[in-house]
Amino acid sequence: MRQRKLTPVPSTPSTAVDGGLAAFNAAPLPAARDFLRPCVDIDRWIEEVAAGRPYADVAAALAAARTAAPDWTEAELDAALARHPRIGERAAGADAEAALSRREQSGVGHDPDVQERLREGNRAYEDKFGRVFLIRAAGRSAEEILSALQDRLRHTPEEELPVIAGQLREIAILRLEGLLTA
Ligand code: 2AL
Repeated sequence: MRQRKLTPVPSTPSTAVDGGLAAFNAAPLPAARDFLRPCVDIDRWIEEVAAGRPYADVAAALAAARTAAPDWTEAELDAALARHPRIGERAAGADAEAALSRREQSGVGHDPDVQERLREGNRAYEDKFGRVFLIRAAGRSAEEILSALQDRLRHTPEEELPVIAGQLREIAILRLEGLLTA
């Protein structure tokens, strides 16, 4: 059976959704790494998920992605966070990650009042924790995101770190599922 060619480093929106499981399974390691990086930019996770190939089906790949490199460090989280725009700030650009982010944040809407509350919440979160507020936005309304933001503002920094890791991983799994089923 002919394998579909795996798209190299995604650089345009159209490459962001190219791929598929067969292509991912068959890709040379560097191309597989490039395929995974827009999901979450953490090398240890990328290496483990790439090394687990071939996967029998998408569910098996996603199961591996859920458990790979379970212990992300604070430095790894910060590096991965740096690639996420703030909630309410539309990612500019034509690259794959910007396109994914815009789609994920589509439920946030454009209501000026909501935008202002998000700006205030983001500011309060950054003042307290020194990093961007991150949440898996796909499937969440602006009100749900604002409510989660207010809850998380009550966390200590120690309580907040595993929440960030969980949200980053949720985003990664959803992105990977999208790439593998495109
Ligand atoms: C994002 C984003 O771009 N996509 C998503 O699910 N969350 N950003 C963020 N700051 O939480």
